[in-house]
Formats: sequence, C-alpha cells, structure tokens
Amino acid sequence: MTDSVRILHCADLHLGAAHISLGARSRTRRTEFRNTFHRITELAKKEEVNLLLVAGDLFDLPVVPEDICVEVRDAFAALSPLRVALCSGNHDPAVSDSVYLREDFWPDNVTIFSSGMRVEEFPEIGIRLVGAGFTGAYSPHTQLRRMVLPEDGLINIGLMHGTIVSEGQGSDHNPITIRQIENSGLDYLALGHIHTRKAPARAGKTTYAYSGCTEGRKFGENGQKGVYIADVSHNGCDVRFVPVCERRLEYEEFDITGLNGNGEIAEELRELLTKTVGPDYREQIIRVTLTGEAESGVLSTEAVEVLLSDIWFLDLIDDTTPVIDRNELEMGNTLKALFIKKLEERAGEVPEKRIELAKKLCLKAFAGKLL
Ligand SMILES: [Mn+2]
Repeated sequence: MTDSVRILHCADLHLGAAHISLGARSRTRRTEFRNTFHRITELAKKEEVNLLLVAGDLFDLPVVPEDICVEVRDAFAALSPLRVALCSGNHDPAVSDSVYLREDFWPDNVTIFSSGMRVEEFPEIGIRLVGAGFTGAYSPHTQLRRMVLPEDGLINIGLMHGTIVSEGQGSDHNPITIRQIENSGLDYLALGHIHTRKAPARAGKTTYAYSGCTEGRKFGENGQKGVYIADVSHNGCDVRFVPVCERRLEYEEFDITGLNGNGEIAEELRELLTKTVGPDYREQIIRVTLTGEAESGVLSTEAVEVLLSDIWFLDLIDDTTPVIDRNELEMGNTLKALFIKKLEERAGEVPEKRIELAKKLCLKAFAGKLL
C-alpha cells in the first residue's frame, strides 16, 4: 500500500464567467480563464499527481455553453489514467440541466460528487475519496456527515464546497465546523468556495485548506492566485502553493497632492506601480483610487488612463478633494465661499474631523464630483 499520495487541489475556476466591468477586455479575459484551466491540467501531469481535485465552482453557472463543457471533458479525458474528482458548488449546482448529471458524457477517470456525501474507493492509487456537492444555490445544512472510515491503509481525502463556521453559527453554503472536520477521519480535506487562499490548517489528524480561486474575477480577489499540491500521508501533509493565474488584480491608493497636471500624475503613478505591483505591472488588472488635493479642473482620470494605456487594464477612481481657493474665500461673495465660512465658524462646536469631511463633500459637490 502507498505511504503517500500526491494530489492537486484547486477550486473556483468559474469558467464561462462574464467580465462586464473589464469592458473591451472581457472576452480576452474569458479566454484567459480557460487557458488557466489548461495550465492546471498540465501542472497535474508535470507534477505526476495521483488525483486532481476541483472543489466546486469549476463553472460559473449551472449551465454553461457546450463548447466549454466539451473542452473541459476532453482535457480531463486526455489526463487518463490520472484520476479527476469534481464536486458541484453554489455557482454550478447539479440542477437538472447540469453537465455534471449528464449520462455518457464524462470519461471513466472522472468522478463527480453532485449530491449528498458519498464514498468512492480507488485502491489502485491508495485513495478513499469522500465528497458531496450542491444540488441548488443554497445548502444550509452541513454536507460533512460524521462517519467511521475503515483503517485499511487507504489515504482518506475529502472534497467539498463549503463555509467553515464557528460552533452554532450558520451558513447558506454548507456550514462546516472545525469539530466536524476533526471527526471526519479524513487525512486531507480539499475545500472550495472562499476565493481567498487559506494556508493549510489542522483539526485533529485532518489537514484542511482553501486553495482559493485560480484567477481574480473582481477587485478584492487581488494578488497571486493558484493551486495547492499536497503530498498526503497518514502522518500528515506537505502542501505547497503553485501560482497559475494569467494576471493579477491589484489595488492601490495614490495621493496626488502637489503634482502638476495629468502628465506628472501619470509619470509618478507609473513609478509607484513599478514598486508596489512589480516590474510586470503592465500585464495586470489595476484599480487606483486617487486621493489628496487637486487644483480644480486639472485632474482628468481619462487623460491619465490614456497616458498609461500600455497597462492591460487600468481603472482610476477620483477621490481627490478640490483645493480651496483662499482668494475666492476672502471675497466671500460666492455660495461656496459662504458655505465654507459657515463651516469654519463652527470649529469650536463640532469635532474637527466632521468639519473637514463636510468641507470635502462641499467642495466636491461644487466641483460637480458627487454625482
Ligand atoms: Mn466560487
């Protein structure tokens, strides 16, 4: 019997997702998601894993275009005899039209968990697989039932899409407590659903981990994305992260106070991105919030975006405060000047922070930036 098995654990590939916020880049991005899928199957081959696991949300929707289904099926078939196991997630639940439920579609080396917890044994690779899948968008009861697994030398691997919760807490997406993991008898539990990668942790003898999504889909899903390669034995797991994403999503804030004109802003911002995002910043999907004080009428986010159009995707958000024109205030005959004066008169009564915020909002409103 094998002492240790090697698995590739990935999740949340969201194939077929639309990327509306990327505008003209959205179609390319959709193709990139598919490229990433193929990079994962290549990696499984290269790393000579015994088992490739996808812990749910392989697809973005319960029903995706046929060409994507065929592409995925053929790539898995080409891996044979390498084993592949999938489970349905909340985005690709096994509803009646689901590709997961299609008969005579999937090759023999693919095992699919598309409903309640089930056990499958693969003695030829020394693995017992315990998995469950979503049958709808919600699964308010845990899918990880307690069970006694035989101690026969097989390595016990779990596969599930779900949410780790504390004792007594609920979730609409397969709530799983640490105690349930501890009682599972599993050696490794491959989890999906949380798009932020979580370092492997242990509950009893079980190592569990979220590998995170494999490409960032929206801002917040920032940074490097990839998969876990785990060498699993009865005595523990050796897990390493392997990046597979085509591009990263990155977010920065940039204070433009004191900069003169869009050219200088673009130049300085480029310097910042080289440092914070890295020398490959041009290949990434970047959002920057511009802060600080800006001379009224000078900053044009569009002009700066054009100057930086060599970046694959750049979205600038203007959160600057227009500079107060002291001369205009002295004159005191505009609505804006009166408003600011009134605010400043209340300095003693109201906390300074609130006055500053009110001033900022007032100046933005007068600059037409609140709409
Ligand atoms: Mn997901």
